[in-house]
Amino acid sequence: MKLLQLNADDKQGALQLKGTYANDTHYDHVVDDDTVVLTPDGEVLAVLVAGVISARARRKAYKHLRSIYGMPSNRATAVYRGSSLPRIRKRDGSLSRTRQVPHSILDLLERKGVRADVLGYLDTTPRIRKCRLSAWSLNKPEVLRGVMPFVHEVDDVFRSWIPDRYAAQLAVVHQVPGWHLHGTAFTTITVNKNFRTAFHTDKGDLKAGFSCLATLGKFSGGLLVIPRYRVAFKIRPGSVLMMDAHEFHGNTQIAGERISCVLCCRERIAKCGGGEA
Ligand SMILES: O=C(O)CCC(=O)C(=O)O
Repeated sequence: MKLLQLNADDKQGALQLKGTYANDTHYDHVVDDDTVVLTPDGEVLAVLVAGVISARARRKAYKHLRSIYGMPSNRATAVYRGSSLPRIRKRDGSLSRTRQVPHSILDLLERKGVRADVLGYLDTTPRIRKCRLSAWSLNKPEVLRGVMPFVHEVDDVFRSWIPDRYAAQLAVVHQVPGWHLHGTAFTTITVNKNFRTAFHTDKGDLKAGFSCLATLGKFSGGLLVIPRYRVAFKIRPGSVLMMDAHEFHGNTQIAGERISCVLCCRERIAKCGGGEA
């Protein structure tokens, strides 16, 4: 395992890039094999472990995930700057922005082969006030079942490499036996197909935890860039990237078919109570 101590730290610059695409002017380092990456303050920003997910688990997950049919309809920042609908009327009569993406943009993305959806459990939002299993998991239970060997392998990597953050997640999911992916520290998986995310932060996942990313498919590009620290990660199929997804991150251009899975624990899942989902 290598150690990469980063020197750059431009929080304001990263914020200004929100909703725009990553390119090679945004990073100085490319991490593509076993590496612990530290911020200039010495905090662990990310750990990449290469070649740890079995071909068998990947094959099975791919078989189920390649048929993903959802769209990133509520991920306006990750789609691109300015692509949200001004929807909700505020008290002063003005319209506030939402995370909803207009149909015209979704149609365009659909034609380009972009898909995105969620498997597993969702906590409450201001608009949907109940905890629930995602619609995709309900409609296609065989998909969630089929990815579980893959999820367990990612979970093993997370437990081995970042035990303190793993323990923090486990403590949360153990409070809610009916609302997490059994035998793991995860509640939820975001799945993307050929989705070049614009710079965004992940909202609603446990701050004390870490997000775990893994990919499937045959592709080039799609580096995951964290502009604040000028670092990019190449997440090959079989590798796992564990990272602080509360930092702005986004992808470079993708060629081929790239499926990415982001496994996390939703912060507010503990409020869902101990009952069965
Ligand atoms: O596909 C990736 O590398 C990143 C995905 C991501 O950041 C997201 O879905 O929030």
